Amino acid sequence: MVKPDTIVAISTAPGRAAIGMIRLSGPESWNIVLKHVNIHPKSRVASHASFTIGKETLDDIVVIFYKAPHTYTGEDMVEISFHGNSLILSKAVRAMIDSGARLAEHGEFTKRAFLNGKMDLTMAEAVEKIVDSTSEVGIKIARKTMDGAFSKFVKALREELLNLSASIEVRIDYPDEFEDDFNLDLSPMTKRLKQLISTYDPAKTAIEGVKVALLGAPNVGKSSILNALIGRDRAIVTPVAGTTRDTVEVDTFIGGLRVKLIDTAGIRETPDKIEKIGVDRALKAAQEADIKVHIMDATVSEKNNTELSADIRVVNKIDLAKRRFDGVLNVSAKTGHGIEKLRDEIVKLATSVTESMNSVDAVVIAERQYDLLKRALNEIEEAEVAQKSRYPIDVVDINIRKAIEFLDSLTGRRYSDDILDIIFSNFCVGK
Ligand SMILES: Nc1nc2c(ncn2[C@@H]2O[C@H](COP(=O)(O)OP(=O)(O)O)[C@@H](O)[C@H]2O)c(=O)[nH]1
Ligand SMILES: [Mg+2]
Repeated sequence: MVKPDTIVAISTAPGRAAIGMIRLSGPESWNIVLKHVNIHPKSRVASHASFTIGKETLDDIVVIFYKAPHTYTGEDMVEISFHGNSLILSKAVRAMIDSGARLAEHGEFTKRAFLNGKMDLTMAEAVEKIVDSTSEVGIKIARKTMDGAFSKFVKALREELLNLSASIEVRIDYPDEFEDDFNLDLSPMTKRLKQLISTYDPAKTAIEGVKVALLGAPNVGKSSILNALIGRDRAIVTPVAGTTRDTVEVDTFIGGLRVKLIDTAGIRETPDKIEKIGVDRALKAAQEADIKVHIMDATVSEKNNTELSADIRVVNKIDLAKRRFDGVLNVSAKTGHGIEKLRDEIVKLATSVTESMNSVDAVVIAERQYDLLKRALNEIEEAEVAQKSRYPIDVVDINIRKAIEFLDSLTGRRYSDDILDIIFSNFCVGK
């Protein structure tokens, strides 16, 4: 085995801050830092010291040395807190590179943690989601995965599949010992797996934020409502129907939740080629949205308002109407009437999507996990069919073995360098 090199990176975000932290990991990390810091290091003790480059003092620091193997990466590590000036930090990183360290790649600390058996791949993915999550529920479910709830579920499932496969193989090897037909009921397993897979959509919403699409016929005031919701003129508003041709996306916070508001072209039949592309995009946005808001126009007779399936129904331009409308939110983008209610309604729905995640333990938090679970499920369902169709039991066994392989890719019991590159390239440097 090749001896790993020692990596260094700034672990805090760039920009002005009180503190900026640099981390090192690898066999030479202590020696490299001790070329710049004149102390007697003790593992896990914070020391106040000077960081020097040659004869010059760069900064006052607090440094902590960590002895392997009980560290984040499983290697010797050092964490140094500097003052949060990026000039100081980059100069310190350069000095440590000159002293033998190498600049870390994206996610390389966590990758080393995985390679050294500190965590499996699903836990590593959770680390990234904790950093990126836009809601408290998102952080909470990513934490559960990092603590191993998902791994535990997969491990239990794997064990069951292994036992099944073993019992099939005994029958293949000693067919004479068994007179009865082989019978197995895989449905409890597929049920559990389906339940787990169904957590992906709400989990994604909790982690990435809520997508809200503003839909409706041209000129009802979709763009005006977007502007009213965010309190500034982001989308273009005109009396001309068909003004919004492309979808306009705005990230904002509503009630502490990250919300992606999507303003769309009005949905109508149109001969205009460009507008038609806009309409197609609007329909796509509607499909992908967590919450669809259907906006109608109070000044247009109801039968002329396009009918759409929606989670929230809004009648706009209520300032121009002589009456109120029942069973829908009455709003005016112009006067601001009802806009606060619309905000509340969005928060209420978004919260009900993510809240279901509070009570479950194992949650699917990454697309890769979703994909591999689906494949595993597919194999188990095929095994079920093969069994019911009375195929030879070795066919059933092949499906079960494949399902186990997918589960092993999920946790990283099996992996390739390419897969690791893809997973960790999404991470920040320094994590
Ligand atoms: N009186 C009134 N006019 C509005 C209101 N909302 C939008 N409008 C007007 O309706 C027209 C179309 O608005 P716009 O936001 O571009 O509609 P969109 O095509 O659905 O995006 C513009 O002239 C707006 O000024 C409202 O609440 N009251
Ligand atoms: Mg518009």
